[in-house]
Amino acid sequence: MSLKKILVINGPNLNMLGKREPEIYGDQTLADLDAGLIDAFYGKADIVCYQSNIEGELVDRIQQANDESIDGIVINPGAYTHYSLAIHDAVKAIEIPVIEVHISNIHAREEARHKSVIASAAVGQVSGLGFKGYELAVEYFLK
Ligand code: CA2
Repeated sequence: MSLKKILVINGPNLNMLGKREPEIYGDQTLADLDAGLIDAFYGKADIVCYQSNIEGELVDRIQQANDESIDGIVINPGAYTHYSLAIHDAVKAIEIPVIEVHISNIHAREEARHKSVIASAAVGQVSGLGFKGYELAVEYFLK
C-alpha cells in the first residue's frame, strides 16, 4: 500500500525562521522544519513541503493539491491567518482535510492575532507547540 501524502504549507515570512525573533519562533530554520518532518515520517508518510509569501500562490497550491491525491494538508498561513478570506475559501473549496498550525500561541499574543478566519474551514488548529505542532498534525492524518 502506498504511503499517505501530506502537504505542509507555510505562508508569509516563515522563510525567515531561525533568522529573526528566535524568542518567539525558535532558532531553527524552515529548512530544519521541512527536513525534520521528512525525517520523522520516513517510511510512514510522503511529506511534500511548500512555502510562499504570496496569498495567490498559497491559494493556487491548495487548489492544485485537490488534483494530486494529497491525503491531508498542514498549513501555517502566517499573518494571512487573521484576515485572508481567500485562503479560507480555498480550504473550504477542496475535499482534502486541512489542519491549521501555529508555532506561537496566537491566543496568548496581541488581540489582532487571536482570531483565525481559516480555522472554521479546517479540521482543527494546533497553536503554541512550536515545530512539534506540525508533527502532531501529520500524525493525526496517519491515525
Ligand atoms: O505562530 C505562528 O506560527 C504564526 O502563524 C506566525 C506568523 C504570525 O503572523 C501569526 O500571527 C502566527 C508570522 C510568521 C513570521 O515568521 C517569522 C519567523 C522568524 C522571523 C520573523 C518572522
